[in-house]
Amino acid sequence: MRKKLLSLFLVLALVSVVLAGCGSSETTTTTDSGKEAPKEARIIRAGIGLNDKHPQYLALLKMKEIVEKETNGSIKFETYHSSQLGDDRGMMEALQLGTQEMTIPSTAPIANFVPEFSVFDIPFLFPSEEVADKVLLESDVAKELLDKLPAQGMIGLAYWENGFRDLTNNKRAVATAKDFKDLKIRTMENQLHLEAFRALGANPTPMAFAEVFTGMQQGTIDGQENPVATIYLQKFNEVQKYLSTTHHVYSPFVVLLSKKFWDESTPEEQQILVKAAQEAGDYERQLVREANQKYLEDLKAAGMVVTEVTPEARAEMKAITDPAVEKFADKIGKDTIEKVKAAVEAASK
Ligand code: KDG
Repeated sequence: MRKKLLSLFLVLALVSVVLAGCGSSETTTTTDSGKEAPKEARIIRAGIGLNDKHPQYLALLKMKEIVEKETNGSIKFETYHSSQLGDDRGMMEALQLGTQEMTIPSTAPIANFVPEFSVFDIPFLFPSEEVADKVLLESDVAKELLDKLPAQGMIGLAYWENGFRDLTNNKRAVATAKDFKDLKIRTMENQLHLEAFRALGANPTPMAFAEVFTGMQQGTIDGQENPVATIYLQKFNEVQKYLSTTHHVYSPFVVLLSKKFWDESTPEEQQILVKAAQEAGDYERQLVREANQKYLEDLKAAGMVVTEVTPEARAEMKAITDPAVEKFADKIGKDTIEKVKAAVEAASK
């Protein structure tokens, strides 16, 4: 009996030592800042449509750095560029399902989920980047629009900048509204954009960003419209001859997070995510503005025929597209349009 008890005691002691051993050998991941990372870091899979050369991706890496450091690695990023995780609509749907955590589309495709966001895609709304900053970063209405996203399963963390969109095509130099005639133009998936280009006499077609280069190369479309940084960094000049500085829409980006991930985050983590998105946003705006300036000269040097569109020609284009905006006023919300126009006016003073 004594022997049995002794061997039972020895066995129990052995088991507890083994168990204690296992606990201590658990791998401790460390963050980039070398601090011991908490056991189970939660992963943000962040996908964008643009490539890894674009300021949007560089700012996403900046946000990754800030969040991983500030959360001591309780949140880690996996970043995907060039539509590796799908197109803007697909990635937003993945955020709603919680199968992806972050994406940064332009406001135009977001309008398919929250129609009021089309207010920022009203042609010729913003006279300058400075006015856009004041409205997007300081106005109540811009905040109110972000507050409409949780109902769609997404959280709007911050506004970043895509920029003033310019037209490229392979048919002719476009200097005035009449030059748009019958041009087959790719647009983002947004009804207001489609209607505005139809009003200008073009033949617009919505298409996912990842298909644009091939569409132009094969001639299924004559052209597209994006800020100069995108035209240059996505090498659109290799398949496009003409660029016109139409500046027809100022395109903001919105840093979107899945509401599921947000609700599972602590208040401290939520605060860090918002602050990091805003900080990286300032960095992104600085980069993209430098890029838009520099790359226009590089595109000219690369042989693109650049047409500087005059303020008069832009005013003519605005007069032609304004009725298209009227058609969408109810969908966007007259109240929202008035508030944004008032904010633009106040910021322009
Ligand atoms: O990463 C953002 C892109 O997906 C998209 O928003 C870029 O402006 C864009 C376009 O024309 O699709």
